[in-house]
Amino acid sequence: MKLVLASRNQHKLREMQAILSAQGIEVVLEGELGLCVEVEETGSTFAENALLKARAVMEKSGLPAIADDSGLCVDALNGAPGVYSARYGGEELDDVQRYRLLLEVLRGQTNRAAHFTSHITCCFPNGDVIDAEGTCPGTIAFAPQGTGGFGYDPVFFVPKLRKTYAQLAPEEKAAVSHRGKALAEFAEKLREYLAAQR
Ligand code: ITT
Repeated sequence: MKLVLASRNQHKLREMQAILSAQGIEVVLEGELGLCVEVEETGSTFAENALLKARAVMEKSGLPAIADDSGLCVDALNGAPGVYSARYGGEELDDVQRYRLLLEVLRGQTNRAAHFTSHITCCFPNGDVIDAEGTCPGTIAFAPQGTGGFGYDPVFFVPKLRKTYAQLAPEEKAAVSHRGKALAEFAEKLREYLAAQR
C-alpha cells in the first residue's frame, strides 16, 4: 500500500520509511507527486494539526495521506515549545539556532525534564481516519551532543540510553523515539483496518 506523506520534512520521511517499509507500506512525500499543499497549522494539539495536514493532502491527491505532527514539551516551560516547536524563536531560525535558544532560555534551570510527542494521522479518501500517538521521556542536555538526526536531537537526552537522540543510530532512535512508538501503533492499527476490509 502507498501512503502520501503530508510533509516537507525529509527527516520524517526517512524515519517513516525505515519503519513502515518493513510492513510493506510505501511512503512518498507529497512533493514527489508534484504536490505542495499549504496547510496552516492552526490546531492547539498535535492531533488537530496532524489531521489538518493529512486531510488536506488526501483531498488534493485523492490518495491515502499520512501526517506526523510532533514537538518537544519542556516541563519548566509549561510544555512549550510544544506544537510551536518548528517555529520556536521565529520562522527565520534554523535547527541549531533553535536548540541554542532553548539552551539559553533554560540556562540555570535545574528542572530539565521534557518529552517528545508524535501524533500520526492517516486519512483515507472514503473518510476513514487512523490515529496513533507516541511519547518519549527525556531531559534537555546542558550542551549539544551528537551529529545525527534533526531538530532538537542534539539536546534531547534519553536517560535510559545515556545518549542524546543525535548520538543514536537511526534504528536505536526508532526503537525508543516518540515517532517510532507512534508508527508502531499506527502500523498495527493499519494491519487491523486492512484485514477488516478483506
Ligand atoms: P511538516 O509539518 O512539514 O511535517 P515540520 O518540521 O514543520 O514538518 P512539525 O510542524 O510537526 O513538522 O514540527 C515538528 C518540529 O518538532 C520539528 O520541526 C522539530 O523541530 C521538532 N521535532 C519533531 N520530531 C523531532 C525529532 O525526532 N527530533 C528532533 N526534533 C524533532
